[in-house]
Amino acid sequence: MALALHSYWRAGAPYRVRIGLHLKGLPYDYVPVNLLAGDQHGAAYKGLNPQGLTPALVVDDGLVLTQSLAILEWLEETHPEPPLLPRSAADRAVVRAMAGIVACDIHPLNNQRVLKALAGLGVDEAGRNAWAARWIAAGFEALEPMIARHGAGFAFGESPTLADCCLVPQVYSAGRFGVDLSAYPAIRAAAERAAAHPAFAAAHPERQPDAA
Ligand SMILES: N[C@@H](CCC(=O)N[C@@H](CS)C(=O)NCC(=O)O)C(=O)O
Repeated sequence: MALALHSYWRAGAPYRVRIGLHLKGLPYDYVPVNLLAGDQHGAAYKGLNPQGLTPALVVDDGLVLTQSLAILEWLEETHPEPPLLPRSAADRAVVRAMAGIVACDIHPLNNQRVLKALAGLGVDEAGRNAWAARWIAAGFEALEPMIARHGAGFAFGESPTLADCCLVPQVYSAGRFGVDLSAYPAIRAAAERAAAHPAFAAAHPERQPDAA
């Protein structure tokens, strides 16, 4: 199976998918989409993803998958080993809730297009950073007790799950926005544990071919 991931090195949503691909041990071609140059709005990319958002994963030159959580779930269903979701329905719901806090409640409020829209409304850089930091902190406040309760090295249990695929890019982004992580020891511990894992290391923004 040939896989091509359309990605931008520093963006959180493609970073999630890179982690998933590396955890599953699946090789892929890396296709850079320069979000600063506006490649995501061009006809070529919009032909793949009409939303004009990264990532897009092209499978065997035919199937085009978008939305990072949908892609990760597809990976899990088509390549069950190693599992990114725990066995019981209850545990799966917890992992999906952790992933959802990041992907549905934190990240959409501070991705590039939202920050650009704020700039268009006259919000200066300090204001935009404070906005992003506020919503990251709101999500991390909820994630911290969940990870403290369910984590055992990784965010849920002793091995990486969908929750770590989402958490690690969000912690990276928190660093860019200057969020103080000292109030979140469980989040920090899970992110540090993941950083030591080869799949997470390979997916790191600075290891990507388009890293500036
Ligand atoms: N919910 C989408 C979010 C995708 C998204 O916001 N992608 C960002 C990068 S993290 C993007 O391509 N932004 C381009 C822009 O805002 O113009 C997903 O999980 O895939």
